[in-house]
Amino acid sequence: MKLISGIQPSGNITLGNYLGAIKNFVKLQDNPDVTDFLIFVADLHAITVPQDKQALRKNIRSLVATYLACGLNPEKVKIFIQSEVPAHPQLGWILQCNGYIGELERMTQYKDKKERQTQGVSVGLLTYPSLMAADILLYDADAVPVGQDQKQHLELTRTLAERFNNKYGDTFVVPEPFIPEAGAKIMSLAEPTKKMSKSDPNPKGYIALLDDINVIKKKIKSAITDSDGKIAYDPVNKPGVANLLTIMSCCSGSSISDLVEKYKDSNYANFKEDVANAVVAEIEPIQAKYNEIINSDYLDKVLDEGRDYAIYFSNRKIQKVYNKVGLGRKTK
Ligand code: AQP
Repeated sequence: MKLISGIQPSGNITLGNYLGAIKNFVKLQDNPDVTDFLIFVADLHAITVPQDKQALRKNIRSLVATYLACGLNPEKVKIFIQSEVPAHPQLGWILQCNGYIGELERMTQYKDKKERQTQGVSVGLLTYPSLMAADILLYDADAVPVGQDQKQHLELTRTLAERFNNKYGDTFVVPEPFIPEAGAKIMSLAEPTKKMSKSDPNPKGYIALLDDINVIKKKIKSAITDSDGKIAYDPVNKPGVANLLTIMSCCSGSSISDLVEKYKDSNYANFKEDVANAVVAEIEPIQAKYNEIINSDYLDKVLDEGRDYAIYFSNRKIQKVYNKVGLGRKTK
């Protein structure tokens, strides 16, 4: 089974990105059914909304160091930067020409992000899912490990792959989403009905993996709950408490029902303190590894190898696609 996934360097990587995506990647790299695994830094996706040049550069490198610090092993997973592999935007363009404006306008992420733009909505924000489809289809990936919020984009990827295959003949593998059972949607600590996001303008809403340990504790202590005072798992009526239970379950490995039983007579302050300790126990070793790696040459070596691997396979695919569509001169 071939897998591919990526994360945008659009801010500080959050606990949501970690629990919904990276932690799952780390588990999957040891799955004997996984024959190929590519993980990339989706920098071309990040510029669909305005980015500061210096911050973007820093976030790209920081994301690679985070992947490695979280336990991704370059002997099992190829790690690369999307913009260093030209076939991604090349195939993205072809898929844009086979997608419909209506289907792109229906994407929830486009609708949400569009509302937040103050300086105009870029065309790239609308066509983002066709580039994401290209990221996946270039490598014949069978499955894409992602959080719940990416499911709709994955469905569009499947539609685009099937449409292309029907029009031009069998070219792409139609991939499946691979969504973790737990942690697929971690909510904002400040507004627990909203997804935790790295681009949230309110830093109290998210825990960044690189936040200072005391800041992490403070953010959890001030997480929005409710006035009912009871620890129970009820995402509809008690979204804040349900979110903290999910976070604690993912970090500690205990089931939500065991945690509800354990804390049924506890008050919110004691519960939050234990949640904070569980999160810190998960994040502290990642921060230590991150600090060892961030300025090392090792990181560049990993990226060079990943880039060469990705270029080799993606070039073969894009040539095949160009031939099928009738572009340029026929190549072998
Ligand atoms: N809150 C979340 N809970 C679980 N999983 C999440 N993911 C994102 N937020 C959560 C998963 O992390 C991966 C990274 O996705 P991305 O960076 O490509 O874009 P995103 O999904 O839009 O993530 P963010 O953090 O919300 O970024 P911004 O703020 O830039 O849009 C994906 O697998 C995603 O499902």
